[in-house]
This record gives sequence, structure tokens and C-alpha cells, in this order.
Amino acid sequence: MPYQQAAPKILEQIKKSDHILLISHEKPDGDTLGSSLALAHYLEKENKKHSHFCPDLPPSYFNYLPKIEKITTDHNLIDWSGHDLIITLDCGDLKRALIAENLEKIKNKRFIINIDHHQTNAYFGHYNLVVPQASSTCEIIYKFFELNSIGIDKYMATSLLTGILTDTMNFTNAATNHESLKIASSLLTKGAKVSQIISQISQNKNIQSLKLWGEILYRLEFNPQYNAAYTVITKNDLKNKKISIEEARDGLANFLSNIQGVDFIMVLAEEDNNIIKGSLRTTKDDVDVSKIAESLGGGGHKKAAGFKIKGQLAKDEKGWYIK
Ligand SMILES: [Mn+2]
Repeated sequence: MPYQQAAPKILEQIKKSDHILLISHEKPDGDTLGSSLALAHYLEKENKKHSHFCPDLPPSYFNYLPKIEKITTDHNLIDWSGHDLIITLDCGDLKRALIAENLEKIKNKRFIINIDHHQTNAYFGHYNLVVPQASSTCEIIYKFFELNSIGIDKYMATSLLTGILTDTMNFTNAATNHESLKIASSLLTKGAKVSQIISQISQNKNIQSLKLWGEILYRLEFNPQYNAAYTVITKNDLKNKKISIEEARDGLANFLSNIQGVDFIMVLAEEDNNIIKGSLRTTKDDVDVSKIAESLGGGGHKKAAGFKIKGQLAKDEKGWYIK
């Protein structure tokens, strides 16, 4: 559904609902948080009753985001049947929102609006505003406000700019385009502080996490068959360290996308329960890592995607492998 049609329809749904549930995806990033918090801010100004659910606690460096403390991470505290409208933000599928089971029970009775920009979105909502060309879900929410003539205050601007900055890696990756820069510039005039946001989201490495990066970078291998570079993060690496797997994996994957001459990079990180999470990044125009991720049961964007497979990391004389 194009913006011009979708924006007023979504607003109409919001207006006629009594209790709205906003959902951010698991292992939340700046985009799912920024887009949902900007929307939450608007709902609050309109005196619309709403709750906000995210399956995982947001990383502490996002604490500058207005109203982040109002997010509920315990699904038992959410009255799943008490909402008449559910809006998911930046969730490619319901698994990512970790609410598939909860929603299954109430699906036919609740209206679901799915707002996202993942190429691989599963179109699970009754309304799906899915725009793969958008740099971020925050960009889509910006347009939603704009098309409905909803004013964006400095708090909403800070939240929206956060998602645009994190998803474009501060305007350095392929999601950066004329539209995202134009919107960012408009958000600056509305009071968002770009340098403060960048220092919060980028200058958050401590000595311990950089030492760990050192160990992981030392394992970097080149695979000539795929013209790709890869490295691994084992469960052991994170033992007794105050670093989350997301922080180590996503930060490192983004950093590795700077490697010259390879088609893509991959970081394999061991999670609990015998699961290995793979993160793929590319900067090449003719490489679509979401296709690779999809072939492995995952999904994402052309330039950044991920997948999960069962197994454990092991090493022999030829290098790392999955057993
Ligand atoms: Mn996003």
C-alpha cells in the first residue's frame, strides 16, 4: 500500500481504537526503538491509551531516548487480549517480535498494523506498510506524521533521527539516500541533536569490549570460494565479561563491512541452546545478502541480513566450522 493511502488509514485505525499495543522487535536496535517511541510519544500527546512491548531490554546506551523506561519487556505483564490494535515496528516477522504464540491466540480479534522496511517482511498484518526502499522504519514513521500533518516535536525528532542514524550507520552504508538525508535535515530543524545522538550510539565501547574485538578480529579468515571474510564469536569469549552478544556481534559485523575487496562478510556467534546466529554485511551494489540469509532460513536487507542455525562452533587445523 503506498504511503498516501496507508498513512490516513493507519491514523483512522489509531483514532478508533481504545487501547493500542506497540511492539518493538527482539534484541532491539535504534530503529525499532526510535520508531516505536516516536509513535508512543504521539499517542501520549493525543491521550491515547497504549502499552509498549519489547521482548528484550534495550541496551543502556539508548537510555537518552525519551520514554524508553516505559517499555515492558515481560510478556506476562502485557494484557494481550486487552488491546484492540497492535502496531509492530521494524519487525520482519512475528518470530522476531517473539510474540507469535501470544498473537496466535488473539489474531482474529485484534487489528494488526505491520510497519517495516525489511525486504523479507512476512506481511503478517491486516495492514502492511512495508517499504523496502526506506532507509529505516523511522523514515516511514516520519512520512506517516508528515502525511497526516502531525507535528514532530524535539523528542519525536530525537527518536526518529536515532533510527535513521543507526540503520544507515551514520550515513555511511547503502541505505543512505537523498530521502534519508532530507528527512534527517528536517529532523535537525525540529530539534534533534545529531552529534549527541552519534556520541551516545557510537562512543559506547569500553576497553574490555575492544580487547574482545581484538581476539575476534585475529580469527578473521578469507574464503576464496565465496570471496568473503568471516570470523566467529564463541560462547567462551563472552564468559565473565559484561558485554552482550548483540553488542559484540552487530558492532563487529558493521565494522567488518569496511574490509576492501570482498563480496560480503559474515560473523557467526554462538548463542545459548545450540543456536548459531550469523550476521551478513555487504557494501557491494550487486550483492544481496538477504538472499543468502533467506536460503539459510533467515532474512533482512540487501546490505545487512542475518540467520539462525542449529549447531556449535568447533575448530580444526583447517579453521572454524559448525558441528
Ligand atoms: Mn530497521
